[in-house]
Amino acid sequence: SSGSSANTADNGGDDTITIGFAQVGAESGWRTANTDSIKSTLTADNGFDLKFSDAQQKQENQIQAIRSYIAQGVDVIAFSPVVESGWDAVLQEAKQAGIPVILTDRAVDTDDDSLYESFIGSDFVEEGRRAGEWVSQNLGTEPINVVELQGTTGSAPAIDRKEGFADAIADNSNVTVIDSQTGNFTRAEGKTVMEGFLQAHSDIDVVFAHNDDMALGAIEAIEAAGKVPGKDIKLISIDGVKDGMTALADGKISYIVECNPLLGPDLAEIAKKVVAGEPVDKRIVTKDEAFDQEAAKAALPDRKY
Ligand code: GYE
Repeated sequence: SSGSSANTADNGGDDTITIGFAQVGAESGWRTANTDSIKSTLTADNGFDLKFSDAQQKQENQIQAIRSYIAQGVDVIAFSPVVESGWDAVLQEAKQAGIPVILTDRAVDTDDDSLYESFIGSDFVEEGRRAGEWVSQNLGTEPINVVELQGTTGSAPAIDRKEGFADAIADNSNVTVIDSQTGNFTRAEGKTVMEGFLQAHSDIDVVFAHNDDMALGAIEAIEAAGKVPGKDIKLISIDGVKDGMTALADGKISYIVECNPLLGPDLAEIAKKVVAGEPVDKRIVTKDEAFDQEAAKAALPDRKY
């Protein structure tokens, strides 16, 4: 079904591309928007037969899904790796089976970049840096204590956003990260971890959350503790999903660095090229904006996710 004449028996000779997509899970608003983008782009009308799986944020489930796509002999495999490391073996299996792999959203940590064709997604270090710069420039004129809600341990966005933020505040001695723990990119865990932070520290000025969902969970914890988000404790997050942008417009979050989840169109284009044997860029960086309260108010009416 790859379009080559030797391999058309499985789909009756049409040019449909069978693609297996191994998704991370459904942990956040970002992820839901990303899944919607993929499902609404990789359609039969657009020349695709999409096989989609949800790994519930477990690497072993994703590996199993990829193995099943290899066994089914799909034309191309795409996935968003839940964590960075531990992919070489299964990617070797895909390579040996002659099935090209496209990474979307998150990177893998490997020495062998022949194991994938292209990586489509945002620059997470840059996102963290922009968040850190905003904190440093707007809040760091006096000493402030930051607590950090990290994304999934070992995931590219958690590693890179932490690094970018730390980098951006390094030269400002007023800004100190006093605690940093994972909230696994979910609202529920963001809330629980924030409750712990509030019990352990009486002097929190700022929350840096690696995504909007954890910031929204933290807001619940802050309000439950009788404090006012945006006043007593300010929040900065990454993503720019509707619920996050609404909290920003309401003044509960102070700044959001966008991470664009709408990767379906780029994935469709790259998948078609890869299957046709055309050259593709090894790295495609998605463009991201950033929003303060006024920008969020202006953007919200047209926000699709
Ligand atoms: O920021 C978060 C999601 O990998 C960029 O995963 C993605 C991140 C996103 O759970 O909300």
